[in-house]
Amino acid sequence: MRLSLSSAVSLALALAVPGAFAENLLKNASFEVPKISGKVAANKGANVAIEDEYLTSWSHFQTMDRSGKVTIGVTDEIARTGKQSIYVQFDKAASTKPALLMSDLIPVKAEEKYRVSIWGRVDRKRPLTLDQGRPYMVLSVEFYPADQASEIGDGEHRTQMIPGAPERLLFTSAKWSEYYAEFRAPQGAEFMKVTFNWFSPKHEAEADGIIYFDDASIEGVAGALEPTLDPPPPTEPPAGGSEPANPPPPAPASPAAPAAVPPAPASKPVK
Ligand SMILES: [Ca+2]
Repeated sequence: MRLSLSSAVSLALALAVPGAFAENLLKNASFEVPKISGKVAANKGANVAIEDEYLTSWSHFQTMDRSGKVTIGVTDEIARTGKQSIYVQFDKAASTKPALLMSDLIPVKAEEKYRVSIWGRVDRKRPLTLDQGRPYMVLSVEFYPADQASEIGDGEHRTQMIPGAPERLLFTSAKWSEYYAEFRAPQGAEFMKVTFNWFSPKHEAEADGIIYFDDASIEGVAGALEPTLDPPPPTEPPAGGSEPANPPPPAPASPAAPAAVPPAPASKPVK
């Protein structure tokens, strides 16, 4: 029996990607919207989170630092794929609040494995190097049940120094490098939220330089539910007391001990 043309094409496509991981569950993962020209800060219109809800999976893209020492935005001067990437810029920054990129609630399946990744590259002219204080990225992953009412567990936090550890540089100016981490959705999980936080050095000298990121992804089995239009507000920072509600992210080998999860914005911006 002959294969029809369409099934032959399907077969060819299936064979072309042997062992390929599941599709990327994130929209606007390559930061191509909004379309900008040059290098534009998030608060000047280059906000990858405020475009149409059907075009983006990001809910927040902003710096929490009001001193202007940590800025975040979109540039068309360098990209891994497409024409644009995001940048995080540190201007003699030490102990400032972080910049962050937070996703919407992404439908997932309980007890499945998810691979979260993003590609980074240090700026050639203004590199972040081991000769100065090192900023660091904290990837926070939270899981929610069907009613989205409260987080399951305390979330997971992974810390990556920028540009890396002395014995293992991850991010350089020469090429794009992938940072990734894997997570298993706990029992009862229907949604997952990922946040990339970029902190300036806490216990080292100031950081001064720029790093670019492109092609974020969450790979794994898509969930069945759709989030409601009004997901719960991001976790509130601890009120008053000195003990954080969430355990601090694991400390890097040396020497900075990152602070707890950044205070999340109180409300979802109007789309
Ligand atoms: Ca891109």
